[in-house]
Amino acid sequence: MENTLEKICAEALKEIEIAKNSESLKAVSVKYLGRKGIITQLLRSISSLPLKERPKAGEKANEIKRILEKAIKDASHRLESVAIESDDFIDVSLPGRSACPGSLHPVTQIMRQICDIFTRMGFDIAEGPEVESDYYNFEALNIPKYHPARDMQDTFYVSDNVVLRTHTSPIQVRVMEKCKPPVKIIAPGKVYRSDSDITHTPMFHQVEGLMVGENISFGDLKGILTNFVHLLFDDKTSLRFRPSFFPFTEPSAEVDILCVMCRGKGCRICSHTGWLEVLGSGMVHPAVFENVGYDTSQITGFAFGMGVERITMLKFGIDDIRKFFENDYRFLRQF
Ligand code: 2NL
Repeated sequence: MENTLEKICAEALKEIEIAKNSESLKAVSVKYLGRKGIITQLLRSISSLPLKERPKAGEKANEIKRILEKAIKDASHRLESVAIESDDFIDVSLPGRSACPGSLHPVTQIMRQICDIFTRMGFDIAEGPEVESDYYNFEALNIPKYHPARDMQDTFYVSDNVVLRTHTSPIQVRVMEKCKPPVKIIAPGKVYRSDSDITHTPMFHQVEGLMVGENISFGDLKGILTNFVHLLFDDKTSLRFRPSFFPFTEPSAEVDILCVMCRGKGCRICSHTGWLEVLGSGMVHPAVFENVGYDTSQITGFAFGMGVERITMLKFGIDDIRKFFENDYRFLRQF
């Protein structure tokens, strides 16, 4: 009897060891320890043994039963951890992997906000070529032949009379050539200047605006730009118009806004002045109107221009313009 038991035990342990999954392990368990299993039946048959042999046989059979139970339990744990590590194990309790949907570039976001604000004030959006003739980029805008802006050092020349536009003003010249007043447009787009440091990149974005018609005054310019700044920042952001000079406007003014960081107290961002320069503006110079065939005795207008990167930096508190163009995902994903 004992020999038989030892043999059965060794056989069962081997089968437990080679069980590949929980189903085959379960089959081994049923085969030996189930209601009609080999060990179960042996335990039952003990009562038919001679009285003398019963205690020993019973003890042995129970010992083997415990050994097999423990071996099955251990094997079951082993198979479970193997299953978790294998590729076909699916843990339905894990949170799902979220898709990475991407987002608009911060400069694009602010460009769109600016365009939305002017669209709501009745401006149309106009576009034009990035490769421009010398005429549309300089000549029509009353920029004299030997003006420093025309220098090879500042402007990218494609050929003698062709440049990469240095501002979006040529768009507005083209619109005025085609359309009679009133004209009320903004011109967003990429512009190019041969310049590169912490505050300048060779390509950046501009939005310019133009409003032309009868009786358009400097007061209208102030009203439109004040409303624009109040909508883009907030209505506590006051404006300051400072006399300036551009060849294409007269009079000209630079527009400062109350520092968005320190609110006028003075900080590093505003160079301790309390103010930030954000726009150039003025009444369109009569020479520009003459170039597009407008009657300067009948119509007047104002124009303005702003750099979108600079405004985006102020809106988001970014300190280096070059970050916009490095395409570092760790930077871009924050917006
Ligand atoms: C600046 C200066 C300005 C304009 C742009 C303009 C366009 C036409 C006629 C007259 Cl077609 N003026 N544009 C006028 C004044 C200033 O921008 O500092 N931009 C960042």
